[in-house]
Amino acid sequence: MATLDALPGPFTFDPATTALVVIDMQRDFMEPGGFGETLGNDVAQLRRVIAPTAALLRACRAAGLTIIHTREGHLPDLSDCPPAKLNRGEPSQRIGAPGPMGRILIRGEYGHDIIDELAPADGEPVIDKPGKGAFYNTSFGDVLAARGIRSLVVTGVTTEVCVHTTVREANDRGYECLVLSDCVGSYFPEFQEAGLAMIAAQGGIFGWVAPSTAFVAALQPSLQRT
Ligand code: C5J
Repeated sequence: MATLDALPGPFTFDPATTALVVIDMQRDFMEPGGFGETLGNDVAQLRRVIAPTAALLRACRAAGLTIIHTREGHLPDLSDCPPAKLNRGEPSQRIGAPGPMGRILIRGEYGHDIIDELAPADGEPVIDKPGKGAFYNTSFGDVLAARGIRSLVVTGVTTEVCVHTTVREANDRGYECLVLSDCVGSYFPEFQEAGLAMIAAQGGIFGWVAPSTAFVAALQPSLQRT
């Protein structure tokens, strides 16, 4: 077992039953010129998570931790996209419309894929999800169960949307979730701050929060054994 200082208190985990989850680090959200930027968002708010997440991935791969990536997106015929999600916003900027990096949030398009800096390594599962949460209409729960995972270390974008939805879904299913504060990002600084505060409030109502350096330091004994 390993322990680190976190909010609201120490987080204890067994690396053998812990997975790093990297949520939706996709070009359409993260890249200058992508869909997120065309909506008027400042992608620099998300891009600051790239360097710490790349360092975290290196440490987790060296420690042999389970690593799982997710991508938000839909089938080309949009049959998995409910009208309530599809018919939002300007028609030219809806899911499936042509975007700067291909059809917006459509599987197989360049913009839908994960940025090069955080590309999945061979053997790391990539969960394609039609919703904000990683569990809804995916194999995520089965992948975790097959590997005996009980704790999730959660990173990715955006803090208040797909990260929060996934953590809430996981918490309800009995997983212990640690959110790494420097490896999750929001286009909105006020949502970043509130999103992190909400995880750890009320004695950790959804989970724990800590910087990635604290988690990597707690992994060091695992690294020394490899
Ligand atoms: C959003 C996400 N923000 N990955 N998706 O629409 O958080």
